[in-house]
Amino acid sequence: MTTSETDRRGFLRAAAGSALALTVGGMTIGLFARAEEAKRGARQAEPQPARAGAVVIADPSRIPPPIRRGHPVHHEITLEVEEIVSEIAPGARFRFQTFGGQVPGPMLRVRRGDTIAFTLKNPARNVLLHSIDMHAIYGTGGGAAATAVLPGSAKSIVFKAAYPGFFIYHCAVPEMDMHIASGMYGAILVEPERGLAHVDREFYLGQNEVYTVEPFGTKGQHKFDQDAMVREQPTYVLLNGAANALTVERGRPMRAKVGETVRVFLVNGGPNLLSSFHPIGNVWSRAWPQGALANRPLRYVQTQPVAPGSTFVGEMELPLAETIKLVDHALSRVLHQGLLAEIVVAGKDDPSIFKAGR
Ligand SMILES: [Cu+2]
Repeated sequence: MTTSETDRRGFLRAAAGSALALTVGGMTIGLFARAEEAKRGARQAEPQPARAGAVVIADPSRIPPPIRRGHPVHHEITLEVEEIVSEIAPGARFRFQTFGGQVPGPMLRVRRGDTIAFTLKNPARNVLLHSIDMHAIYGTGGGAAATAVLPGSAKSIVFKAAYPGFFIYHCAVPEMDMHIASGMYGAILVEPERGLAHVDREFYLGQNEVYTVEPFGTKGQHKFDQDAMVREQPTYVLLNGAANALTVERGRPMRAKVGETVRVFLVNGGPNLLSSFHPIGNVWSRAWPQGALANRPLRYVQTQPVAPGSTFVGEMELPLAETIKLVDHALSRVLHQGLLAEIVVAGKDDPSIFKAGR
């Protein structure tokens, strides 16, 4: 185990030990967070918080372009926390905790060796304490302690992207499991110095499970179910923040063309469930488990385990017209809990590869 892993686990344990430990240390932050938690419980049941009507579904194509430079640079990056109510299924609303108003949070893209001045902003309209732990960071808590920020304030860190790969970031306050289950995670891509191979399209997806008192698809406002979370029995398991969000049926499928190569970035926020990521009707021609891009890819992988708190990068060839369904192959999640995303591949059939019988 590296020093940074030890530190991160230590912080997680301390944080899980709760707000009391923080107050004993002479910080008002813990008390405040606990009081705010109590308020949250009351507010969550209210049907119309400040940002009602927003949609948290991250557009899988809206990500920074590949890096083509051969030298390190300095970045100034600010992420704003948004606590917002959004549709989790048609007619069903849920109070999300988000980075940048979307699930997963914005994909950050830098090159190994770059430095990043990063600011986490928690606007005054929010209710809860938040922070960020990036797995791309050498440092205590992955930055979590240094970025713990109350509503109406902002905190900054500076870090070097010292090692390459595709890494999750997530909120890491004492109630971090609830925050992550409510959408508060995203990913940062640290490209190797040589960059990534050319592909025609890239898509960015995030999986997390949501625990609610109300059954799947119940109309109206859902309340968070803490007990169900501890039992690890979610109501929803989602890609990009809503049931079947990226499908033809819901009007937001991903699109590509025959002959293209696509790269899919998946981050599994969890907080608890392993994803068994599979492209129905295709295969991961090149696969980087754990987003560990410094390694050679595995070839022709069917179903890739993606741990909570980790990522996956996979590439597909598209030899013929089809609709590829991206699923967690724990299929009850697909059939009963809203987990599905589709890539519609337009173009010609190729009967030499596949044809249906008469
Ligand atoms: Cu948070």
